[in-house]
Parts: sequence; structure tokens; C-alpha cells
Amino acid sequence: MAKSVYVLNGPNLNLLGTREPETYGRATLKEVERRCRDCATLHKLSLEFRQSNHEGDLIDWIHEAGDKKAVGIVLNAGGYTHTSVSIRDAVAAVSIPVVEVHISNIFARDSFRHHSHIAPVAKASLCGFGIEGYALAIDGLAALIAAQHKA
Ligand code: CA2
Repeated sequence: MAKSVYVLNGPNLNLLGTREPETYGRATLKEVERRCRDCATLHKLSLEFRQSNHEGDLIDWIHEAGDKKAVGIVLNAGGYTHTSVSIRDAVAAVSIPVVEVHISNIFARDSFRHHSHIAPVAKASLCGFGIEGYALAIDGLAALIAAQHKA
């Protein structure tokens, strides 16, 4: 069975492509999913791509990815990045790598976006690459697995 990667999206990301194109670009979440699917396929990984506006769903899915021993999680927790100790605890509790992704450069925006609860417990963080950041994060996870197999 193919190894899987989870791509989890938090609140309001279902609105991608419908407003604020100057900040988030014009791609819809469906297009982000397609880009992730193509990238995962290149790396021979299967993809679980999900979005929720509810904190508990994201936490349950982080646990699920850990229980299923996915190769890793790409997590754009949206606004919960800056507020949620519970999502941070879930990330810290799983033993698989989590790559934090943000479409925008959170450090070039409002000061309340400069702090991430997730960054200290993530394997890596990427921001400011637009939706390409998701594919870069999947590439990064694939590189980690390849390095583990060589070691
Ligand atoms: O840049 C990112 O990916 C963010 O995680 C997006 C979050 C924001 O709260 C973070 O600070 C940075 C917001 C997602 C909202 O997405 C929308 C997309 C289109 C229109 C309105 C909101």
C-alpha cells in the first residue's frame, strides 16, 4: 500500500480564490488539492487532502495521520496558527513530521500573525511561496523519507 501524506487546511481556506487575491492569489482550494495530488503522485505517495473550519476536526485528523503512520502532515492551520495551543499540543503529540505552511508571508503582515504556536513543534515551516508552498512541503517530506532510507 502506498505511503500517505496528509494535507490539512484550517478555517476560511475554503474561501481561497474567491476574495483577497492580493494576499492569497487566485487559485481555489480545489486547485491547491490538484497541485498537491500531482506532487504526491510524483513521489509515489497517496494523499489525504482536507479542510475544516473547526479546531477539533483538525486535531482529530492530526491524531489520525499519526495513528495511520502517514509519512507526514502538511498543515496550514489558518488563523488557528496564532491562537491554538490545542493544535500545537496535537502536533507535538504525534511522532510523524509536520510541515507548517502559509500561503502568505505571515511576517510581512499584521503583528498578531508573526507568532505561530505551531512553528516550535513543527519539523519545518514555509511561508510566502503562495500555494506552491504546499508542493514544496510535500517535496521536503519526500526528501526526509528518502534520507531515512539511506541512513
Ligand atoms: O497565509 C496563510 O496561509 C494563512 O495561514 C491564511 C490564514 C491567516 O489567518 C494566516 O495568518 C495565514 C487565513 C486563511 C483565510 O483564507 C482566505 C482566503 C480567501 C479569502 C479570505 C480568506
